[in-house]
Amino acid sequence: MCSDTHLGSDKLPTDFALVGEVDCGKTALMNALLQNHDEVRKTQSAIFHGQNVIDTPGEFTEVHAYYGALLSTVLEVNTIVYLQPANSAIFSMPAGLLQVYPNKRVIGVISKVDLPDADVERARGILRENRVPEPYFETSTVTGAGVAELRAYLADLRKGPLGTAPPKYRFKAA
Ligand SMILES: Nc1nc2c(ncn2[C@@H]2O[C@H](COP(=O)(O)OP(=O)(O)OP(=O)(O)O)[C@@H](O)[C@H]2O)c(=O)[nH]1
Ligand SMILES: [Mg+2]
Repeated sequence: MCSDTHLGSDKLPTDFALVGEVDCGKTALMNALLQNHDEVRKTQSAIFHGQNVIDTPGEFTEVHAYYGALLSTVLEVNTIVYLQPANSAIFSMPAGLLQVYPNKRVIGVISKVDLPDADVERARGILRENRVPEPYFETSTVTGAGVAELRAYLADLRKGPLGTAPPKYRFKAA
């Protein structure tokens, strides 16, 4: 259950997979990160952009029968980018599924922050409760907010060791 679009990996040499509930904005964010203008349609399978930049269908995180597909899809990437839509009150995966592979980075993105019913503080709380490490990126593909920052962060990751954020993004001690 996968396909390869051969697109855009040169624009983002980091390997990563976007995961999160149906309609949370993974494909729209992938297009924005890769700076393409592809039409956003429902994702039916894992989509490989070049070698290891991967868009996944929301069902991979929401439907028990697809957890195996999710785990095998993210096996080859170092970084999992989890999208928490700003207007959602639920975390779409079972607790711990994101942490099955202890040697992978998990990055939290709060998507759709432009929506009128966005509640960014609630989304931050949901990510924290589910052990997604900070910092969190707040994005909108409608306004473009946060996209360049996330792209720069992902591009920087390949310079650092696994499990650490690039220095400029680490939180200062209080
Ligand atoms: N307001 C707003 N709408 C967005 C944003 N990102 C995506 N959308 C819209 O939300 C809908 C779903 O976006 P997708 O990118 O297809 O969501 P997805 O997570 O890839 O969904 P699946 O492929 O079904 O898992 C589309 O109508 C998008 O245009 C955003 O930042 N703000
Ligand atoms: Mg999609």
